[in-house]
Amino acid sequence: MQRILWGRATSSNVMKALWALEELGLPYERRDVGGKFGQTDTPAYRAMNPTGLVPTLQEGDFTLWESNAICRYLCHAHAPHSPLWPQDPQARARIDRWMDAQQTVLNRPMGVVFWGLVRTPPEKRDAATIAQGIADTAKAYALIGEELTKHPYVAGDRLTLADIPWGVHVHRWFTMAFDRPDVPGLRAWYDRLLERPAYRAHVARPLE
Ligand SMILES: N[C@@H](CCC(=O)N[C@@H](CS)C(=O)NCC(=O)O)C(=O)O
Repeated sequence: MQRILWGRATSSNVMKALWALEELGLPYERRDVGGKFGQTDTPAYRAMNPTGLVPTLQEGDFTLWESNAICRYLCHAHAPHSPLWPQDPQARARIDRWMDAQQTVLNRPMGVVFWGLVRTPPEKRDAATIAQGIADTAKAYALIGEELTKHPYVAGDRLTLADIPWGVHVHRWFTMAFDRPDVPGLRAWYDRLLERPAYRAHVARPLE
């Protein structure tokens, strides 16, 4: 069965799926769509993913969109015993909780900072909005920072799916040029992620 991940490699949500695929050692092919590559408004793509966003996972006739759902599916379907998403219901629920919180708590302010500092030319930047985004993002990171001062990864002693959605953004946080508020526990965790070949290959790349 051919496995295809649709989505440009510069997308944080595509990075989550790439990182999970590599950690699980699953073979796949990635196809560039979205952003400057376009092709996400074609009937064929919309039939796979009606949101017109990336990523989309395709495995034969099966297609799936929503990056966090893709990470969970890959574990459930292809690596049910992987410690990335343990079967114990409470351990799993704590991981899912952090994955959801990335989407609901981190995503919006982090998007303001990333788009403001990386994808907006200096003369068009709104300094006050970016400053508020930085403060709100630091508050969001403090939630996982609290955990990371107790154990090395977001949900415990080893890497799990809880690290992936937050980890793709923390590279951006430490790579963008601005006066970063200190969040205890965060830098040591980022350094730990940088030791992983999958993270270095797919996440820790120049910002664009
Ligand atoms: N909640 C969705 C959000 C997907 C999303 O917003 N993707 C962005 C890239 S990070 C996108 O498709 N942007 C338009 C494009 O790349 O053409 C997910 O987690 O997969």
